Amino acid sequence: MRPGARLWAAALDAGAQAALMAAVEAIWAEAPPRHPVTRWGKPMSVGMSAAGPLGWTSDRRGYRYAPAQEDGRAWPPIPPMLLDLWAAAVPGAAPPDSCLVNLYRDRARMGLHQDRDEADLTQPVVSVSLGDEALFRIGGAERGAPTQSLWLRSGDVLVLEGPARLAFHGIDRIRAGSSAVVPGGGRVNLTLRVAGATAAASAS
Ligand code: MD6
Ligand code: FE
Repeated sequence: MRPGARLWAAALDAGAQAALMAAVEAIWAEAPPRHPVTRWGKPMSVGMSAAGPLGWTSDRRGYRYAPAQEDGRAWPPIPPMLLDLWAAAVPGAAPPDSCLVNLYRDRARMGLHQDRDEADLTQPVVSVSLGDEALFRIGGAERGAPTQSLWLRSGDVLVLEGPARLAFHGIDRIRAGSSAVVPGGGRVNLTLRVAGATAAASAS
């Protein structure tokens, strides 16, 4: 893959995947997945929730990180096993303050986008996949640059950092029924990030 994009295949074994799935269901109990509308008013096909001090929402005003859910409740905490995974995947990075929890059922997809709403874009993003296989596409920092595709499988961890931190990426489709890890079927993707200002970034 392109420099700065790193796949850690099968980082989580079956037991760890089941434990993480249980943690995701605990997050959903406090913060159920919703289908936020885009800036253009169209509901997203992906069901979204979050954990940590900051979650992510979208509405007609645009995309942003928010310290609370729409109903005012705080987001549930980031599961400790994900904090350990972050430390193993990106030693030296600032601690994450946001974990987006995306649910893909049957035809859900995610269009090509950059993750650039974070305050410090020198910090990495780490993603963990659970459940059905997904066709992930990644290109360059400009829309329209050539892309490459790879299948992400349950237990895979993907890091975007350095020269790939602002690469356009998305999910073209999932292979429904390819895994039984997500109850009810589908795929869950968790992305850990440093959304707010870090000590280093705010000091400069
Ligand atoms: C997904 N992933 O796998 C969507 N973003 O469902 C992302 O949007 C993503 O995998 C930043 C870094 C890694 C990712
Ligand atoms: Fe992303």
